[in-house]
Amino acid sequence: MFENLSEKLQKVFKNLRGEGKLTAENMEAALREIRMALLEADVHFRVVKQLMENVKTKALGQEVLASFSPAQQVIKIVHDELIHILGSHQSKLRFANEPPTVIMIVGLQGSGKTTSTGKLSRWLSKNAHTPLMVSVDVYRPAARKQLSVIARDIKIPIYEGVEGETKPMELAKSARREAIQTGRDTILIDTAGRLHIDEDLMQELSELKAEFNPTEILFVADAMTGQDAVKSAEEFHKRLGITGVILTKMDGDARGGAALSIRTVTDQPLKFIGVGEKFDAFEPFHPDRAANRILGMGDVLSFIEKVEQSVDKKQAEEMQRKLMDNEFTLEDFRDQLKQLRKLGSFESILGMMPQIGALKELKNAKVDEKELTRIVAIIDSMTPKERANHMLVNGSRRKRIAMGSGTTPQDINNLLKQYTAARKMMKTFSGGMGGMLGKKMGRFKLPSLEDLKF
Ligand SMILES: Nc1nc2c(ncn2[C@@H]2O[C@H](COP(=O)(O)OP(=O)(O)O)[C@@H](O)[C@H]2O)c(=O)[nH]1
Ligand SMILES: [Mg+2]
Repeated sequence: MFENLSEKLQKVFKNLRGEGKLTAENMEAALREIRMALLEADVHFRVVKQLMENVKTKALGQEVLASFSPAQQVIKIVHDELIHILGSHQSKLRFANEPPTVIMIVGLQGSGKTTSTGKLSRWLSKNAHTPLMVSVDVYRPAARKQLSVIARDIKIPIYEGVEGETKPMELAKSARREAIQTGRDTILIDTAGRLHIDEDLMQELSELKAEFNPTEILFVADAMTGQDAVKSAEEFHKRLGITGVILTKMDGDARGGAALSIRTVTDQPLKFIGVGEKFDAFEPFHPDRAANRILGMGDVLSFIEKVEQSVDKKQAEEMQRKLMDNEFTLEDFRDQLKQLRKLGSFESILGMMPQIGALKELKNAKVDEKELTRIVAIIDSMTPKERANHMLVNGSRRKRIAMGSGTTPQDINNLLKQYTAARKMMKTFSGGMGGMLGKKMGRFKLPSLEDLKF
């Protein structure tokens, strides 16, 4: 997500870092590059224009604060403006005063409507709601079946219709009846899509809208189609009136043009993003977190939330003390890995972290379940002394440990490398970022601009 843009912007800031003061010239150059970066990320030209104007006004009009470098000031301004175009706050799903709430899922074919209907239902049921799904995509034979399969998979009720019930309106009405009878509080209507917007489809959607007065009409857009997604969102909004957007396939979109343009162009908020094919690869969209991610601060907040959910704070404090005093041993490393396992894949965690220092070295250290088990086995095969001091592990000890853990001396080497890299990384975090794993974890603030060393 946003990798390309993020990389380019960081380059701009890096160049600015060499400058002592913000002048008209270096500012001009930086602005030009930021503009290029945005255009290359396929951001809508109107959005780029607006953003650049605001950044320029703020940057040139701003009093130069002695304690900030030009790079830091520009980052701060761009950060604020990104949040501004992404939406200043998280846009939550709305619910009807009188249940059931009706949510219509609309969009072009293949954008991810059916998958998102499942994902959103699952998300709702995890958030104390009782969804009922119905597919009214009666044109493609497999479409309704697809939602039935998903429903069984995620164990969410679905109205599948009775023999002869073949019209979208009939199906949706029966689903509403069933929802009321069985006390479900939300109905998700997965509608048909076409490859292009067409009259018949719009007519059908308008009729459904008139009958059900949905609280939300969510337009599903495929992020990978960039400005095409934005254009069709705009079109759907004009014809139907949408209330929000679900942007799917963000996992495959390195540029981010659609994400950055959709709100300004349609004036409707981005409510959820799809970040993978699995049903839990779905999250509410947070503008501030996205801005942080784009600027390379990583999705620090999401990370912190996850850490807070899974890591024992006392243990984290102890860990930080050890890191600061250089007492972080292989044994601690093993315990940390076990903790990490609770957080999700190593890769997904790294993706959320700020891109600083040692992290790059860890980027390729993909640790999967099997590998994690192997690492734990290796560390278990060491003597307590070796665990306390990895420098002891020489050639012959390596062989012994490899034998004991059913691995090779090369595996031991790799592990030691990962361990030293992790140690370095954690130290950077615990020191440089205000004790992220330690005492400030409960009331974390964003890294100050001074913490960002380019
Ligand atoms: N990688 C990825 N694939 C997705 C995501 N959402 C949907 N897909 C895939 O996109 C394809 C089309 O999805 P589908 O829900 O059938 O689209 P529909 O025609 O709009 O109902 C399927 O292969 C999905 O697995 C996502 O967030 N990430
Ligand atoms: Mg579908």
